[in-house]
Order: sequence, then structure tokens, then C-alpha cells
Amino acid sequence: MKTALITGISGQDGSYLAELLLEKNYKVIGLIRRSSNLTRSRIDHLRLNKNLTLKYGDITDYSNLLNIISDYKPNEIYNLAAQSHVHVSFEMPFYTSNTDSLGFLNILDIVKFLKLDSKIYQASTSEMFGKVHEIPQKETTPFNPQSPYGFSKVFAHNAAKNYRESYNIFASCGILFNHESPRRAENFITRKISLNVARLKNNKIKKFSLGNVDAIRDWGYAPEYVYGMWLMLQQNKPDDFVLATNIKHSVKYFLEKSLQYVGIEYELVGEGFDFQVISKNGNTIVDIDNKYYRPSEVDNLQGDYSKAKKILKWEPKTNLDQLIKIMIDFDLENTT
Ligand code: NAP
Ligand code: G4F
Repeated sequence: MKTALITGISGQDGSYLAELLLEKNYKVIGLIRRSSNLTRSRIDHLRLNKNLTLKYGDITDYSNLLNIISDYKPNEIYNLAAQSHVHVSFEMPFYTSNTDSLGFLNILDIVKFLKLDSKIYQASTSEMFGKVHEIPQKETTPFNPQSPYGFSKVFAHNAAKNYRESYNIFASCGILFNHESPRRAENFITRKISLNVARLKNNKIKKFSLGNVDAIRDWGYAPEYVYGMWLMLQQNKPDDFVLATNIKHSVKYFLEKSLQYVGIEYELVGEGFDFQVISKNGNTIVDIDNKYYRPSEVDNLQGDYSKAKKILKWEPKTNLDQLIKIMIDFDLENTT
């Protein structure tokens, strides 16, 4: 039986990955942060599984990680823990860097120190491409990060490459483009829209506000992306892979499709800060609040996943319209 350590198990991806590995009969060790409120709702349904062990910890705490990794000697380590919100990273650059850069260096260095042959997955991101140098982006596209989140992830990505080349550590990085689900936190754009459109439809709110609706993203479905993470660690040699759909859409498109799906009739007026969505009764149901704009924006992400398709035999299956349906159906059902 293989043992896997998942940092960030309470997050969107960590919860889907835990389900996948438990189904594959792994023993799963999950790192959980101590907080004043429990943050385990995404993995509550797994808590009674005898193959799941939760340990308190924090990836910035070297001795805590050293103890856990030396106790369990995991065959696979998935580092999903991060301060993962780009806008928040501008407000908390030091906290973000400690977690997203040095936290991962702790893991690499502990595996080296203990002379383990653990295979390590690092959650790299399309945000590393930032203001992009080519479209679509692939593994060889130069990085040009535009946020503390982006530059912290570049540090970790480079650290993985260096430990791979210097010490023969098996460290693979998945450069994942945006992937979403009903488990996405409510302050990311897709879930913010699906939740608030469901609330509008159910007459729970009259209006909500967004930031830059012209930004373009390549959105996929999270459970398919965690399967790609697992595939990366089943290879014989470590490498880096883009996971994406290679199809891009604007935030405005996501919003319009969501309104259409629930049958709200609307009209778009204005551009930029003056953009509004007006209902058929003449009420403003969506407007712009500049507090949701970022000091620097990444405006054009689109990923070329042909390397993952060729080597991992990985491909995305769920298109954006299907993803919107999955998310809104969940939120219509659960909106109170
Ligand atoms: P998420 O939902 O925000 O989950 C982040 C997880 O990290 C949570 O479990 C959180 O714990 C944990 N965490 C944060 N700081 C920690 C620390 N110092 N020590 C230990 N745990 C800590 O993120 P996600 O969407 O699942 O993404 C997973 C990973 O993939 C992240 O590294 C993210 O940066 C990266 N990524 C995500 C996407 C995407 O589109 N989702 C794309 C590319 C890369 P709490 O529950 O206690 O907060
Ligand atoms: O949903 P977002 O906050 O995701 P973002 O910034 O692309 O980051 C996510 O994907 C990355 C992969 O590329 C991950 F690495 C990262 O951890 C995270 O999961 O914003 C998407 C776009 C941005 O351009 C943002 O400016 O939506 C725009 N946006 C417009 N209004 C908004 C809003 N974003 C948020 N969160 N809230 C708004 O009201």
C-alpha cells in the first residue's frame, strides 16, 4: 500500500485528490492547519475512512514537517498548500512568500536531508506566465509574474528544478491553469458568479459587484486536474507539465452564460468601470467596484497541454458550459 502526504488537503484540489488516492487504496496523510474555526468541510465525508490520517501542521514550520515526513516516509508528497488568492497576495506579500516559496523549500530540503525517494508534486501555476510572452503558453514559455503570488510560485518552481538537477530528487511541477468546481472558495471569480447568480435567481440578493470583467482565463474542471497531478507522479522521471483546456473565455462571457443558464433576461451596458448588467425590469443586477481590481492584472491566459496529452495521456473532458452548469446547479440547490 502506497502512502501519500497531501498538504492543503482542506482546499478545493486537496479534497478531490484525497478522494482519488483513497479510491486507489493509498494511505493518505493530510496536513491540516489549526484555526479557530474548523476548515474541514470539504473533507468531512472522508473523515471516517480508516486510510485517512489528519495531522496538524503548517508548511512554514520546518520541524513539524520534518517529524511528519520522517514518521510516515511517504511514497508521494503533493504540495498543494498555498495562500492561493492572487488579489490577497498584494495585501500579504510576506505571508504569501513564506508559504508559497519557503514552505515548499522546506519539503524539498527535508526529503533531501532524510535521503528519501519520495516523489514530490509541486502546485505550480499559469500565474507564473503573468503578462504573457506567447499565446498559448506551454512549459517553455518564459515566466513574467505580475503578483507576489506569481513570483512566489516561480521561486518554488525553480527550487524544484534545482533540487531535481542537483540532488536527483523526484520533483515534478504541474503548471495548472484555472480549474474550478462547486468546492471553489467563494472569493474566486467563477464561484463568486455562480453563487451570486443563484442568489439572484432565488431572490436572495438584488445586485452584486465585480472587478475586471475583460480578463481572459482558461477554465477547466478541478477533479480532472487532480487526476493529472497523480499521473505526473506515476512517471519514471520527474518533469513539468501544463494542464489546461487551450480554450479561453472572458469573465464577461462566464457571467453572461451563467445568467442565461438560470433564465435571467438582461442587457449589458457600458465598458470598463461603467459596465453594468441591467435586468428586464430596468434594475442594475451587476456593476463594477474598483476594489476588486488588482494593482497589476494578468489578462490573457490560455494553456497548451499537448505535452501532458502526449506523455501522460491526459486530456480535459468538461467544457466551460458544462462546468457552469455543474457549479450553478450546486449553488441553486444549496443557496440559502
Ligand atoms: P485552496 O482551495 O485555496 O487551498 C489551499 C490549501 O492550502 C488549503 O487547504 C489551506 O488550508 C492550505 N494552506 C494555506 N496555507 C498553508 C500553510 N501555511 N500551511 C499548510 N497549509 C496551508 O487552493 P486550491 O484551488 O485547492 O489550489 C491548490 C494548489 O494549487 C495551491 O497551491 C494553488 O496555489 C495551486 N493552483 C491552483 C489553481 C486553481 O485554479 N485552483 C491553479 C494553479 C495552481 P486552510 O483550509 O487552513 O486555509
Ligand atoms: O478567480 P480569480 O481570483 O483567479 P486568478 O487570479 O486567475 O487565480 C486563480 O488561478 C490561478 C491559475 O491561473 C491560480 F494559480 C490561483 O491560485 C487561483 O486559483 O480571478 C480570475 C480573473 C482575474 O483576472 C480577476 O481580476 O477574474 C478577475 N475578476 C474580476 N472580478 C475577479 C473579480 N476576481 C475575483 N476573485 N473577484 C472579482 O470580483
